[in-house]
Amino acid sequence: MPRLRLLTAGESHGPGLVAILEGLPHGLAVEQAAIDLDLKRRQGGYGRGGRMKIEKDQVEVLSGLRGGKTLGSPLAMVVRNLDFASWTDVMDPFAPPSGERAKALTRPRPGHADLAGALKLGLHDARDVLERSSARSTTVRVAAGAVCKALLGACGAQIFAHVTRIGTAVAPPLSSDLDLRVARDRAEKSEVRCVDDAASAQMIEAIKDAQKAGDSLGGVVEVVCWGLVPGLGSHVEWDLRLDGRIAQALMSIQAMKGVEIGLGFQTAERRGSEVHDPIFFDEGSFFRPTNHAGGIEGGITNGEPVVVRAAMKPIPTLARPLPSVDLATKEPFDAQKERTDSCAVPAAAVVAEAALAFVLADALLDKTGGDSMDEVSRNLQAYRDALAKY
Ligand code: EPS
Repeated sequence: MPRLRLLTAGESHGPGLVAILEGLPHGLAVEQAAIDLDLKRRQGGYGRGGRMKIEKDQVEVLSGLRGGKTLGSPLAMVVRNLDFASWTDVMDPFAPPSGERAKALTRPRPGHADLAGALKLGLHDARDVLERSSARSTTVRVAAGAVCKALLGACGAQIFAHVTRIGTAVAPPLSSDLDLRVARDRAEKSEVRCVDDAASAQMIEAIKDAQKAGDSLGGVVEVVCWGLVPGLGSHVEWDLRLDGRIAQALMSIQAMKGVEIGLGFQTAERRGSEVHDPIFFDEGSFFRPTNHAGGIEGGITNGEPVVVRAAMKPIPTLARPLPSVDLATKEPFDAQKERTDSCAVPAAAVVAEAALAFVLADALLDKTGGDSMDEVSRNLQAYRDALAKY
């Protein structure tokens, strides 16, 4: 059963963002630098707009850690919005909004939550909706993900995300003989978090072209986690199946429109003999020459790397907007220019990495149990020993 719980709070231009991560074992080593590094990675990437020049995301831990180790109590983390200083006239938690920016936002952006949220809440001002629906909230999902990555790391698993497509610019699939650590380092050096140099250059050109046209671009991110034991997740019930839980976690990231595991949609085009990964046994363990399943069979990890992709739509805030209708007057409105990111796919890769890390860390704890990291490690080792004797 799920053990980790993550609750997030915060508005895009409010005082700050909050995450409470509950269910961690006692004694997990967590470094502030590791969390801040992931926050920085999420802020980067070619195609980010002006807001990222204002923010310098850094974590502040309020509870759950002492001397760099978890206490087993809820871990509360805060990331301040530096932009709040310029938004106090509108976003102060107590003072009524005043000034030019307090005017109702009546012009919903197609593709954003503006219209659907305003209808849902009966508002003629989209501000209360867009402040929370904003992808700014992914900041604290990444902070929580960094902690989950520390847990995975302590249990021998590594995770990394890279960009495989931006618009029509596509990277070749990761070659099976490429060491995943090398792939990770290459993605880290690319401005668009892409492992392939030539594709990186094409992606940057594609973003430049979209920017010139006042447009935005989406893409595809892939997350790979290796070093996991087989047997995480469950085949017994729909809400415990690991693939289903992963899909929910990734699909809930702002702007995601599709999630695939392993070969994903391609499995529909191929015959069974070209999809399923043959099983072999050598030197005391099972192995598979291919990983079309993306490391999950029947809702359970099979010991191969977990490979997950998510497709992100282009950001809805456009420098040259689409037709829309004013919420108050019901009149069509003219184009208005807004500050925006033209492409946030490289940033979304970091968020996807955090989302997958959360689900996998949770599945790992479900398997091992344990109140402390000592107990988690002991139980994991006992399971590994049993597998070795299988
Ligand atoms: C966002 C709009 C932009 C983005 C923001 C998400 O912010 P602003 O309206 O302040 O320019 O930069 O993303 C972040 C702040 C972030 O940290 O990722 C939106 O409309 O969702």
